[in-house]
Amino acid sequence: MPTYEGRLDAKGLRIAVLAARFNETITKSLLEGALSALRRHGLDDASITVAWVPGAFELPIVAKRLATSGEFDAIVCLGAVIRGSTTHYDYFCNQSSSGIARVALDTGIFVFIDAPTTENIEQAIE
Ligand code: INI
Repeated sequence: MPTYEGRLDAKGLRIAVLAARFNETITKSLLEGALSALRRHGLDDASITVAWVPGAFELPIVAKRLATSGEFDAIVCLGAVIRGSTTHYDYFCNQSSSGIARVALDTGIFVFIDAPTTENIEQAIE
């Protein structure tokens, strides 16, 4: 019976981690958590590339560039979209998440997203 199952072993993989500078206090913590998780699953630092982008809107653009480079097995996208008092949130949430999903579907490279979308900074910290 063919059965497919993931392994919690990242040894030998080449991973890119993208982090948005916008709301950097939040994304810095996300980056620390992501790096810690990758290391705990067997990756050494030489196998991890970190790239900063201006904001969540740019995550899919850079993810696509990296996904098509042939240099990475998976890409992790980190951002934080906080509503505040403007309508920016509505545009950036959808554009960012649907763009990231499209990169994964179009390229076949695993693209993960951890980008809390919250009403305010307190929720993002939580
Ligand atoms: N970028 C974010 O990552 N989070 C936000 O909450 C946000 N808001 O609310 O404006 C945000 N805007 C910047 C955007 O992602 C682009 O970097 C910018 O518009 C330049 O293209």
